[in-house]
Amino acid sequence: GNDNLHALTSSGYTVLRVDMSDFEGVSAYAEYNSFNVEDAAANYRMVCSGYSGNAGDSLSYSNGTQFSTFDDDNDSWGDSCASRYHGAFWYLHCHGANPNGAYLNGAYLNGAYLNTIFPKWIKWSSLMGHKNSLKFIEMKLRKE
Ligand SMILES: [Ca+2]
Repeated sequence: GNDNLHALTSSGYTVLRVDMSDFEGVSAYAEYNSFNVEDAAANYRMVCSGYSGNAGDSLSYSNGTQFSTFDDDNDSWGDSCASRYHGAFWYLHCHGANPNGAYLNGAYLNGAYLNTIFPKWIKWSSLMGHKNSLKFIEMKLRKE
């Protein structure tokens, strides 16, 4: 997957659009007019800029970070963000967005998960905060 992202962004597909919706039918988007993913040797470091949209900017927090998975921790936290948040992403300490988090089949699960220290679900925190899960999120690339 990240090799494909590197290949795409290297060949000019550097505009990222993120579409998302919640369990109440609210849709929003975030767009970055510059998005690049480096190669495996750089642990797929991601650089983004130029936010626009109505979902808020939850990706710039991860600007410049390397990609982390549960078995390859490249974040800057002493613990593992990918393990704690059940995702794989460009984690720093840890994230504003967690699009590869757990899918929760329900709307507002604050009550059930209020005691969860590490909310592991699908997130775009500038839209939904950290307490609620998104229903849908999609990241797409195009050329300028
Ligand atoms: Ca770590």
